[in-house]
Amino acid sequence: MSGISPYSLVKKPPMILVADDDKIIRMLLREAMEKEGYWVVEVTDGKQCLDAYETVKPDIVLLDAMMPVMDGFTCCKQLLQMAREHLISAVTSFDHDANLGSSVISGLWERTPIIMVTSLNDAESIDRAFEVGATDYITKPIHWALLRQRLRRLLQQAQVYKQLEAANLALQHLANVDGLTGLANRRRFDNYLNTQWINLVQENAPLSLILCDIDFFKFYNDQYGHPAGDICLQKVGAVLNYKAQKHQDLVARYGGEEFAVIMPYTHAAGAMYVANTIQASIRNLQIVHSKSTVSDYITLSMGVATIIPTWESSPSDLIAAADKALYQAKEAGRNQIFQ
Ligand code: GH3
Ligand code: MG
Ligand code: MG
Ligand code: MG
Repeated sequence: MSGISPYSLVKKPPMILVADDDKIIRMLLREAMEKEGYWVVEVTDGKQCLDAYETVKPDIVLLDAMMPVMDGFTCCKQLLQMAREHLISAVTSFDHDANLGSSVISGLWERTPIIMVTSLNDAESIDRAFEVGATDYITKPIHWALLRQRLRRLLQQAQVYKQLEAANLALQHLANVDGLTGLANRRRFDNYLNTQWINLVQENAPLSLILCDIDFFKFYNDQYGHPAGDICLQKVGAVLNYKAQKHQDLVARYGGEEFAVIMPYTHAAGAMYVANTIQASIRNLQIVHSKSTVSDYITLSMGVATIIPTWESSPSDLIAAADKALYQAKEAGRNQIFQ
């Protein structure tokens, strides 16, 4: 067998974490794994395996059953518990991340396979290994061809899962992000508003919404052309995104030249403050708009509304209130904020 790894220099070889208290077995496993082109990290008990798992991030764990300090069964159970906790934190961080689908899928699919490699070959031990979540079971003395093929198969599967995850990530992005501005799109806006609504009803906390509409934008397109209009939308979107700074704020492209800022846990005064800073920053952009009758530059009209969500009311009440305020801002001459 040549010593050349089948993995190219650019692609990281699979990492195998070997936990076994028997030095000879570890040596033989290392030799066999390295022949396959894998990287190997060795530990000598279950406790060390748990510690190494976090830092090594192995693609596969080979776990002996009988080891001092912590046996393989206990270690296997705890490894899975760790994976579950990671999954839960991925799900609960969803609201700030349009990629929930992907986190969930990676949490479920990409969990590192654990193969028990042990001299125990009684039915009880085999049952126990699978009950604590082992992916596979191989008895000692090790049948090397069998181990080699099972590892290859598991690594291939992991590769497929990764590709599916990448495809899923791309889909989630397309479904939730506006292509022109990179902001959340209307669909994401609706979902986010609904989720926040439910959270805030339970917490009896306020929710604010700012609706912004570019003034005389039709004239801007007519005067400078549609591509220039697109660039203007990108710049305005970037300012909004920068100004809505709180962790839970969500800036969305609500419609053609309309933007929305959802601000959970924000009172009316706080929302008004943000709207004012947005207005000032848009003014500072100084995007020349010679056809505007309110300014030499691009301006926004804004409607701000705040509500304490209840089960009796709904997100559409908040949108209607902000929309009404926006209408009043337009009626009052544009480049204004109404609440
Ligand atoms: P008002 O001050 O009353 O808001 O006037 P307005 O001209 O901004 O409003 P109106 O609704 O009449 O026009 C909105 C314009 O926004 C018309 C439309 O062509 C333009 N628009 C919508 N989406 C896009 C886009 O993606 N790119 C560009 N360049 N223009 C867009
Ligand atoms: Mg042992
Ligand atoms: Mg409009
Ligand atoms: Mg407009």
